Amino acid sequence: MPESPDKAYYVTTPIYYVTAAPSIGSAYTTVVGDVLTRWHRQRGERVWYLTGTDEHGQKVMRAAEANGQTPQAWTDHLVETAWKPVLSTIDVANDQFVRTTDADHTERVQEFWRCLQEGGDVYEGRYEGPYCVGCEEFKLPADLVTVGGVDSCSIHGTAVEMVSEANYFFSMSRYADKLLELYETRPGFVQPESARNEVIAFVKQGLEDLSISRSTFDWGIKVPWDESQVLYVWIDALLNYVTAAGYGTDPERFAGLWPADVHLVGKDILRFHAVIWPAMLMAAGLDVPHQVFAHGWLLVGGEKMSKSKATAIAPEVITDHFGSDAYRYYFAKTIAFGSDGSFSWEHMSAVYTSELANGLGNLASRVTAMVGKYFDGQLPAPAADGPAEKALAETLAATVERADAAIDRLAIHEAVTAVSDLISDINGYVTEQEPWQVAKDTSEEGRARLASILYAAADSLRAVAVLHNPVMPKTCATLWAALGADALGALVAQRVQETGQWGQLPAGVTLTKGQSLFPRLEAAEGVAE
Ligand code: ME8
Repeated sequence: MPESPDKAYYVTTPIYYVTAAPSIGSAYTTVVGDVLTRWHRQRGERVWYLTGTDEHGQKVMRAAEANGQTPQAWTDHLVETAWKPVLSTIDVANDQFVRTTDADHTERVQEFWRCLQEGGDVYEGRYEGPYCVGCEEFKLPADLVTVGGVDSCSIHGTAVEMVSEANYFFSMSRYADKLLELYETRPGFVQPESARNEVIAFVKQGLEDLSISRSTFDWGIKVPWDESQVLYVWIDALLNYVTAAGYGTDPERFAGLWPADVHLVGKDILRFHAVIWPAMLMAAGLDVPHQVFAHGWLLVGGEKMSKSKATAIAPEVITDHFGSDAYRYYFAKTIAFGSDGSFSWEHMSAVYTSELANGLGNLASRVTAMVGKYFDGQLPAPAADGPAEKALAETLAATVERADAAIDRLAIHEAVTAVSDLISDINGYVTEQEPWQVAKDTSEEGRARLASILYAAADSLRAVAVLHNPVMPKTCATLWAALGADALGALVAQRVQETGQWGQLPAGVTLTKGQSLFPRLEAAEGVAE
């Protein structure tokens, strides 16, 4: 089916299990997705950014039981008090929040599976084998490790449970060849390359059919043709990406969103997204997404940080101390998107001080203060550019290209690094040009030279305010204000691709030193900086 020309750039995060409050692990995907979508919005594209919660299944049911609540009361409470509020804690501008207990979602999921059943892709069978509740996954022998003589999940390290049930099955094995063809003809479908290779090797071993229902508990969406069973949580959860987009309820809206441009997922849930999900879509005659991108894990002691292992850190512990912008910057820049990474308080403090406070913060305050001191706060018109200004202008244009191209490859860390390198270059330029020395020369040439230096530095900061806006929206709003936002009008909403052009800041605009962009950190209680 040809895509609608008005289709939005549609990005999704996984929907998170509501077993506990969010950690910086789950917030990681959401933050990076937010940087990506804000960047695309700032290119002038229509964007749709979806996140939400996965509320059915044994894992959530057991968490609710352990807390003496019904699963519905438990998820209602946690979603409202923790999962939705964390989005403002980390300053995420999602367009929609989906819950798998939403009536719209459950009805569409039933409809979807009824169609597949009627189409002959579902049959009755018996499942016998290991299951990990932590992963909510039927495991293959190759997925297991032995811990204390017991077959265990390689991700959770906990014993798998043996399941023996009469279930319904989806004839997924039928789609193995079509899946291999998809990976072959669309190399970008699974990325990065290591993830693509892993998926191809997995499917080449041969695909088994998938058990799609459970009969031993009832916290789930009822199988539409057999109310004694509930649908397997993953084949309910994956459908959120289409039910939230209007599948089956609003064809016009659906055409304007689907297929998704990218599903951002952690590497632990790659197979679900790159194998099961496209097979389900093929069976239903729907387009598959453009891309599934698997990122790495935040590790603690070499293992995945997780809610269940109590190694999780709450995002607000970090944002309360460093602010949401520094938080976003840290996770977007210091972890290569696609690789594992980690967080440490010491590393974050060092990055905050060297790159944000002493880097961008100091630069903005030096430049605005000097325009205040030497030109009464009015940005002077530049005289002719010298070699240093020409070099800076070239660096600026190259930075925009480098960052924009990195975003297209989902190398989010490279895009942020390109902008932070630009800040170092501007700082280097100011240090080398020594405007405070030039200011001692009160001749006409001296004043003209001083005007050129300060103009070049301020105009470069204008570009930084655009390019860093997707990562640090609060800081960039303050920076725009310091650059005289009121007088700048449309420039404040400048598009990324217009940023690289030199000399856009209007001379005469009033610059103010204003508040410090990154205040000195107070020593955190009990934490050495
Ligand atoms: O898997 N490092 O939910 P989930 C990096 N409900 N990312 C992490 C992380 C860590 N330590 N911990 C969690 C599920 N994540 C399913 C998804 S989608 C149809 C259903 C991120 O709560 C990462 O993106 O276990 C991972 O894929 C996601 O949270 C899964 O969170």
